[in-house]
Amino acid sequence: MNGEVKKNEELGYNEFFETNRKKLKLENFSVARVTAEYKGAYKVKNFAGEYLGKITGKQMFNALSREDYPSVGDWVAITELDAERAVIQAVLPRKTIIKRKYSNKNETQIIATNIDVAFIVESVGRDYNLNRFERYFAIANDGGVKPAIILNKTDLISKEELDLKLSQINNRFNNTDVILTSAVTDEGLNKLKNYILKGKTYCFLGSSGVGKSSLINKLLGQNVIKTESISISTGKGKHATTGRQMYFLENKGIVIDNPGMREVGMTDNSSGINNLFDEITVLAKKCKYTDCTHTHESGCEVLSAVKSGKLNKDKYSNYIILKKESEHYEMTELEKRKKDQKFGKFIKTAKKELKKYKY
Ligand SMILES: Nc1nc2c(ncn2[C@@H]2O[C@H](COP(=O)(O)OP(=O)(O)OP(=O)(O)O)[C@@H](O)[C@H]2O)c(=O)[nH]1
Ligand SMILES: [Mg+2]
Ligand SMILES: [Zn+2]
Repeated sequence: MNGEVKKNEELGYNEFFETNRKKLKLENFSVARVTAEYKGAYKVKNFAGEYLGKITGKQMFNALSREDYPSVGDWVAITELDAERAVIQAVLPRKTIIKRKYSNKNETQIIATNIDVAFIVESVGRDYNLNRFERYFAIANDGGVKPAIILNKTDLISKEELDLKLSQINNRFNNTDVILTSAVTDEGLNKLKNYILKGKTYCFLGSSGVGKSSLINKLLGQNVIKTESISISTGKGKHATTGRQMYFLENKGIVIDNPGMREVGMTDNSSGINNLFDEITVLAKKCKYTDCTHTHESGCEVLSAVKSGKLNKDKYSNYIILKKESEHYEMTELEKRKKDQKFGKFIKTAKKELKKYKY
């Protein structure tokens, strides 16, 4: 890496991006990182400064889908117009990507790119849910991102209750790092700070109100981000954070705050799920039938592991649910319509049958 671009390392730039920049013959442009996204414009930053970036008309024309547009976390090639404005010429290939599929649209939404670790944040209160952790893990896994758990608001429960929750988490996810935090008492904040390494990028994911922005404010050492008190806010399901934004910490770690997610749907790629449940994938190889669905078949190794207690029952049922969801996304629109029609027919016949019996 040459002198100039090397100065971007603190913002997360590395050989991966530099190699691709050369491959794409973008050496004549500067590079910058997308730190925020607005309607039709982006905030981009490099060692030299911060710019309001717009994409070129040509690029807009070339973009086939939302995924071709810059996202928070991307490295882009730019031309500086002046000290405050730049034109985005191209998006460099992404090292990792966190995305999700809308359940009702055929579109994928990019949450963030070039992430090293995804912090999956839950609070100990009503929000606490082991299955939800697994959903987020599948999304992270799918994009090549390592997940880690943050369990926040530890100040709200007793030491005993917290120990119980921690052992539940460790039992279910024995390979995942867990950080217990409180943005009120500052418990675990040093641990969190030490976890975050120089030049690496971390994104905070989780439901609204779990304390993502509060934790980032604590890491920044000041209240930069507006947070929302749920009890005071009148609107139901109100989100304090509405946009994605990247922040740079004093120790040179990089964090991205995200709005809370209402639903965590599965993407169309089931490889994330298979990796996540590799324990089940290994068992499945020994099933009697190669197309075994592990739900009712005889000679199913997965089912017998559940029966013998070798495989956690909750983990198994969440696997089946996530798998079904992801298969649903994989179906083409035509297949979905056919399936719905079939279901409609089924209901009609069932109703007719019932009428016969004068129900
Ligand atoms: N008791 C307690 N309250 C907390 C803690 N962390 C955050 N809160 C409160 O929880 C509420 C929501 O916090 P936010 O930081 O806005 O939550 P968020 O995850 O960023 O929410 P969205 O931006 O809507 O996704 C605020 O009233 C915070 O003061 C904590 O550790 N303990
Ligand atoms: Mg927030
Ligand atoms: Zn099976």
